[in-house]
Amino acid sequence: MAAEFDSLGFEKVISLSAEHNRGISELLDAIERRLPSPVKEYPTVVRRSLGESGSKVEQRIAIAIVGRPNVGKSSLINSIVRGERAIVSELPGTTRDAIDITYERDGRQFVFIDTAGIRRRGKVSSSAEVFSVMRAERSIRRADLCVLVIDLTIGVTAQDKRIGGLIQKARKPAIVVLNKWDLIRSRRGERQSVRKIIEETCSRIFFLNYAQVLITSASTGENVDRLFASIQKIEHAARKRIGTGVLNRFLHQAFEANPPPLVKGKRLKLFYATQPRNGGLQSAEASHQKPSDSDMHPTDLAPPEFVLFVNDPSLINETYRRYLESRIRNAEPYPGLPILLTLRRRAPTVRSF
Ligand SMILES: Nc1nc2c(ncn2[C@@H]2O[C@H](COP(=O)(O)OP(=O)(O)OP(=O)(O)O)[C@@H](O)[C@H]2O)c(=O)[nH]1
Ligand SMILES: [Mg+2]
Repeated sequence: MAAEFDSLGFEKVISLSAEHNRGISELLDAIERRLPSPVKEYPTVVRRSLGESGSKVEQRIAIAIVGRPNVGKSSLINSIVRGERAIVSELPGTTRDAIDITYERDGRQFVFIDTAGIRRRGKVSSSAEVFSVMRAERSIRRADLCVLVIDLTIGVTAQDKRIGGLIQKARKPAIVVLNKWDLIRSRRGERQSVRKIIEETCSRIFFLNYAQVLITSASTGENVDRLFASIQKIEHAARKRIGTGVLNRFLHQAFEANPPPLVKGKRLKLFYATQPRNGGLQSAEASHQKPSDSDMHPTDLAPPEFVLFVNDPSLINETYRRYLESRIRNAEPYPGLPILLTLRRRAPTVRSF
């Protein structure tokens, strides 16, 4: 009978079964889309205590460390902060909750969210594990950037892909860390194989193709510091803008070179495209805090957003969206960042050049 409720005229109707856990993620998605990023809006416990001590409240980068159980998430954080802060154990499922760990480096604040490993949903047995999945999803939501840790000795599994999918769906900046390099270094023929490993991994998680990829060993500390270089690179990319003239020129060329498919006899038509000043999901809500480029905080990791004024937004499909995205990346690669394409309906007569 779900369809009957559509006729009531509500913008969104979600059918779900709480008992069978169906439709819940759709509901969470719908709620989340209407909420500002909690990290920016509400201080974490750590942040609040720092604020109380009177220090200047500055922007912190919240980094969610996610991945399957036992891949070395807690070890990676320990290696970064160089202490036994997070609990590490050989037993998969050691971290039962999400733990926030603050870390200062070169005068900058980072909050690492150490998240319990996500198991395959089908194998979830206890309620504690059900909650660990939910917490991981929540960690991703409240992070400015997500680090997906993968165990190199095992390679990319279906579960890694699923977690990568959560990051991609949440449209978060991403870094993929291939961990436990020390264990496979001897197995593989050094240097050359590094590139091959990265290529293999990238092809297996192609949907997270914008992510930066790093090979590390949390045990020996090798390459762990490079995480910060990657973050810096992503921050730098997040500040890049494409001029309106250039953007419109190459997008119109893209439409001409490869026209969108016909949908029920209609074709998507582009009138005008623009990159809003404060682009990005998170910053859109708080745009009043950032009136101009020069006021932009250097730690801002907001993904670039492009608004396309078209005849009918429903005429775009996933393939075409990806095509346009790749064209944008040709002009500006935006490493580590997802590209947000927002389509708006506009009458063809309004063209204000
Ligand atoms: N050789 C090697 N062992 C590692 C590395 N990173 C982690 N380990 C080991 O892998 C095991 C699991 O590490 P954890 O850091 O607890 O893994 P986790 O991802 O936090 O696991 P959960 O909290 O259960 O999700 C421990 O025995 C670590 O010592 C690494 O780079 N090299
Ligand atoms: Mg852990």
